Amino acid sequence: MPDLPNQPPVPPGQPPGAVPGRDDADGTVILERVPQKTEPPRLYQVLLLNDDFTPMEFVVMVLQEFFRHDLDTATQIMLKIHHEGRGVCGVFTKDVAATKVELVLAASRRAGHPLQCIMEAA
Ligand code: TYC
Repeated sequence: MPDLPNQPPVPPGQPPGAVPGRDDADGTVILERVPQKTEPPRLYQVLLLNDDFTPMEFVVMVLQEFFRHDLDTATQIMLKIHHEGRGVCGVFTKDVAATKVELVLAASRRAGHPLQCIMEAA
């Protein structure tokens, strides 16, 4: 495992988080553990926006194929977007959310629909 930027390098043969301690009188080296400071990744909502032209069936297909919703859930989310203007398809890490947006936009344009798909910090 590579050394982390805010942690001292891990000497060979010692566990991560161990820092060289003091030498006891008998030569025993005491290692002190430094708590790891990894933050959980930020999460992003992927949303679909309503428009007047994209067929409802296409939106339901998108929610099933790209966001793995079942037919009932996909239909409910599509109707919520239709009535309220926007709706959450799922919550992902940044790279996954960005990839979903690109895939949905590409499929929509290929099918000739103006469907808009965006991501927002959750
Ligand atoms: N409003 C569209 C229609 O009446 C359906 C639709 C729903 C479009 C959700 C986009 O994100 C959307 N055909």
